[in-house]
Amino acid sequence: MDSKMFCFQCEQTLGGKGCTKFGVCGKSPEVAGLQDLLVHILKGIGFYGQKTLEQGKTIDKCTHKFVMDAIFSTLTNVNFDSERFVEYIKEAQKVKEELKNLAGAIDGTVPAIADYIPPATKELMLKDAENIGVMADNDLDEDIRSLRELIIYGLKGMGAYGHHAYVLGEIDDDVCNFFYKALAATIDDSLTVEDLVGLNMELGKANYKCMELLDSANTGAYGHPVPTAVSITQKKGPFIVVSGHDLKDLKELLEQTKDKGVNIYTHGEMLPAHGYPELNKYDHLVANFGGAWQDQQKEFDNIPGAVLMTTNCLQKPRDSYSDRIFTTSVVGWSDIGHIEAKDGKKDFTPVIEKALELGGWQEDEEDKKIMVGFGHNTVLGVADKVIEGVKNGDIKHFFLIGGCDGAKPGRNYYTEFAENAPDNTIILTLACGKFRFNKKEFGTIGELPRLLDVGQCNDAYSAIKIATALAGAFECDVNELPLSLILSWYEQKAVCILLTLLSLNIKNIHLGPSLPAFVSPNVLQVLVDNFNIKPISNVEADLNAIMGAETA
Ligand code: SF4
Ligand code: SF3
Repeated sequence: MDSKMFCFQCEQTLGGKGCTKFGVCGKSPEVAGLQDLLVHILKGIGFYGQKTLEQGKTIDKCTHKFVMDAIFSTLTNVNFDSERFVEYIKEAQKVKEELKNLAGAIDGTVPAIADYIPPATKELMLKDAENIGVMADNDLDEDIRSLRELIIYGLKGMGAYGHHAYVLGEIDDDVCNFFYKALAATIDDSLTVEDLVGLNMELGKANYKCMELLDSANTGAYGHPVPTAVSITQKKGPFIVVSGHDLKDLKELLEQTKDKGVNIYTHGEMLPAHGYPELNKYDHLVANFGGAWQDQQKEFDNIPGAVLMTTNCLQKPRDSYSDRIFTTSVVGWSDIGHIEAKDGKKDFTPVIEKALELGGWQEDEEDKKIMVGFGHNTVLGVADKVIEGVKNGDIKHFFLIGGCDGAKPGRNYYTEFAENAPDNTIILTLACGKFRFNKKEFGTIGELPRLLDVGQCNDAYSAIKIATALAGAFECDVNELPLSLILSWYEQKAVCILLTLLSLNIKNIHLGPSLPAFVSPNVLQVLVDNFNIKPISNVEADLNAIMGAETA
């Protein structure tokens, strides 16, 4: 095969098949190879970790954290820095050796992958990487490959959520132990298609617990989100734009900029932060800036302020702002300023100094606001009004229009869907796909806004809680509620959330803008047969089918 790399983990993969020369996301063959090698060693960590657990021994939290961070670093648009991957690979090998010692004598055969030893230099690592990766075994059954990759991508998403929870002090052994079991399963040739489908469902359940943990970490640290009007316009003065999903980074930066005359703006998935009382209490958290991640190169171009990327989605920084964008934690791009924690603390001084040096915007723009803060606590706090609205016919249907945004055409479907949703319907939204329509006017039903921003992608947990509470109130199954899920996916967080929804037996999901390249036709058929999952078609047809079924 004339390919320098192979990656098909995200929605924008080249030609809907796979990136083989260079990632559409900007991932180089070098970084792709090193990421493949890291995942290869993580599978060995899974094997020895699982053996350790089977013997009733425990694995320490530092190891759990490493596994989550390492797999998170390979998620789309997180880390593009080859040197960081060389370090991760070396560390992964050490972790594997420790687990091997802990596991002791192994009953049965040890897969060759588990005992792979990476070479010492990047050049030699890249040589080895030529013979591993998704397509290394040409003879592998395509359904087995598909289900193994589904597990790996689901774990990447769960690794991200587990990371956010543990930085706030929440870590759960059951959730963490599942990483070893699932990683080990991807190199177990005795597992059948059925076994692997079952494991993917287990992954969905583990991720539900992980998102629940993160919800409790976020709300425990910063309070339950409350309805909050957020400015979306520029304010005069120096500023820092904070992007990604990590609320703790935002909180630390807010503390460190308290009396510095620097405004803080949220960007992308950080928007819901304004709804948390313990974050919104800072007067210098002034506004939300820009749209979803794929617009960043245009929006950050020559920006007179600093930018901090706390997680995905990072794009290749243009020269016009490469001196003022910073990464932290698992995020990386070579030659870009990086803030690492020392003794558990991060020092954002370089970001703050850059913001002061650049001076910021010269004028205030005319103020405009949007609403956020409709997490499960808020929505369920007005559950009686919602239930009454449904019973008296004021609310005909609920749509959850959520998920990732992306650059590929076809995503206007979600804007059009929201615009065309009848006036007697409520739209719940979450994740970065909402930027396509969250600045539009949708009006209210009674006192209830028609558009309710539930939060980040991980707040899918909140949406599930709302749906199950409504199902409880109406004494029916979630699938019998007047609720439709219209989901967009891009990267692997969406994969683990989809697995969670399926593991909860949530059916009839409309998924787009295209179906994952790594899902084989037979695996897709299993999803269609068991869950009636369907690709989006066109807005009119989909809306008619949903609302028609409703009135039938
Ligand atoms: Fe291609 Fe997506 Fe992989 Fe990047 S993450 S290399 S765009 S499939
Ligand atoms: Fe968005 Fe990257 Fe997925 Fe958290 S920020 S949802 S795409």
